[in-house]
Amino acid sequence: TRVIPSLPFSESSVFAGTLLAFEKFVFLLFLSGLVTLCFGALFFLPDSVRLKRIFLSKNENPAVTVGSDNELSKKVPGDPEHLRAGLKGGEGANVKAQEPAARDERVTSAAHNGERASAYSYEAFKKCLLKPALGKNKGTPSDSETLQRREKVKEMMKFAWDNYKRYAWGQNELRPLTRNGHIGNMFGGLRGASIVDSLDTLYIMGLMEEYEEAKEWVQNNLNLISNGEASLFEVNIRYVGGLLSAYYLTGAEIFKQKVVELGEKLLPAFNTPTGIPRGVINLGSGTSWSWGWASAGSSILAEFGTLHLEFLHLSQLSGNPLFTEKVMNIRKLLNKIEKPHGLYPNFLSPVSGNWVQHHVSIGGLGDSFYEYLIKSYLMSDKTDQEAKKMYYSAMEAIETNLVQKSPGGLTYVAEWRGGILDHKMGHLACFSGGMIGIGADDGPTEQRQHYLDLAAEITHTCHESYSPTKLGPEAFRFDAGAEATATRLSDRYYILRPEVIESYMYMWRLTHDPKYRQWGWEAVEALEKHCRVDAGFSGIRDVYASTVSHDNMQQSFFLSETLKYLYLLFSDDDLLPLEDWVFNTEAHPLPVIRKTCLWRNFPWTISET
Ligand code: DMJ
Repeated sequence: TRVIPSLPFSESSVFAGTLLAFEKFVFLLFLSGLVTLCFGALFFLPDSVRLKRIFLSKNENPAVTVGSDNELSKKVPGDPEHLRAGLKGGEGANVKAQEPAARDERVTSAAHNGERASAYSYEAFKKCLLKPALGKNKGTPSDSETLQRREKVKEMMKFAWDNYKRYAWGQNELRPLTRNGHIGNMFGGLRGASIVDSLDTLYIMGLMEEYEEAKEWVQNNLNLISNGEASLFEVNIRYVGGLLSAYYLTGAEIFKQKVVELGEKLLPAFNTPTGIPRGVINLGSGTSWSWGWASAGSSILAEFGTLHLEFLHLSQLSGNPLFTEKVMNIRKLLNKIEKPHGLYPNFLSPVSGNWVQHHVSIGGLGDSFYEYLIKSYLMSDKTDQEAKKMYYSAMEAIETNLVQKSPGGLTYVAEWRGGILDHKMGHLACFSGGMIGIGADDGPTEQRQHYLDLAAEITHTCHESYSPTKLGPEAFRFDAGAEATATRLSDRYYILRPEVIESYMYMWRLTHDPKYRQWGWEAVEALEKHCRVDAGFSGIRDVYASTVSHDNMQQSFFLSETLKYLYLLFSDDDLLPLEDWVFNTEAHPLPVIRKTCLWRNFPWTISET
């Protein structure tokens, strides 16, 4: 209490009251300043993202489903960035998991790798190949028309590359209309996606000057110390896949060093109660999230099921079994879990290990999981019996439940929603012609011809969807009178995707039916006519429109996949022979791990059950 002696009571109490009010005001001002300061400081801490998530209400970040500011996870269905990853959206919470073990594991395995990585012998690997990787004569075809066509594809690659180099060097993709670069947010702050995705294409095409530039960029500028949030799937298929194949093709140590370092950064995503990784990972902190749009914090089949090939090779190169253990654990869970009608739904909880909803698709969300089963078997020199069994059982279930014939006689693979068929096929699902083709030979004897026929029929259907511009829509339907046509305006775009051409390439290698080269050439002409602009190649918004509208994006998979598959289509089969190489889902060739050769030294890599 205070006494103000010289003033009468009333006056002194008024004065005292005023003074107290003033003090209160100052005190409150100070307090609010302090709170603002502390709150503000939170945002400057290194992992401010987590704190923002705690403090910001969802209203402050309206695009996020539940309390997330994660740029990637707030992408909405229909966003091309998702679509190009082969993903579509759904409703659901954005779930975060930060496991305390994450950092320690990376430190331990880094030490582990340091000791063992140098033990890997590139020379020994080369002796394990049955044939020279680039063939007798770099796959040069003997007939002049095919050679000319191949030269055209090479010219397209050079044009795409030169423009990327000129306008977007070091960024992730080229925007050919505005002549600038695009970084996006798929790769967690990593840059140069088009460079890493192009290394092997440049090399096999003999664009050596360009390859050297790309290699030099990787050496000097590919910075893996990044604190951004990345799609585990995209970083794996493009960066890990791209660096692995560049290493296996060239033997340049820098690619091995970089890929093992990057692989380490992906490991914390597996620290979930089941070991099923979440879709989004912060490459710096190791924190991981499920996609905001994925049902109830689930992980996506096509994402966690598309790691196996690369992770086995990471173990090969680093000598670290952890990579293999992580993907073998995913395999084990998927093998054991009960499957509705033998089918694999697209969403699985990384916490409970149960399916979250019954949507099945061989296109977006499911696609490359099936691809990696058969390719794991092939890459294991046909010793991985578990993968083989899972692949052929899945195929059987797909044929029984999903494969349909349209009234017009077209074979297609429908989607399945809890027992109800959706009679549509995505462009992404068109890779399945090639997949079923390469799997035909190892199926049950009485089914072999059937699988080859099925592969040819699906490829034919996908070719039918490429009309009238000779480029195909993102999705096409087989109901209400539609026969492989897009019925919605929003499905009519083409973003330079490879899947249809990929199937032509495999079917050509398997059958040598000249129609596949013919169809590939049609696609080259259409790409030149509709997608080539003054400064690169661009996707188009409507494959049925007579006047094209460009989307201003030269996707990195155009250089890595579309142009590579076209080049291989017009090359002799001894360029990257299929006895020695399997292509990851981004078309990066990875060598078969021979049981008579490297496998002997790395007994953990292959399960022979
Ligand atoms: C590529 O990144 C890969 O092929 C992936 O498996 C699916 N989508 C794109 C190309 O369409």
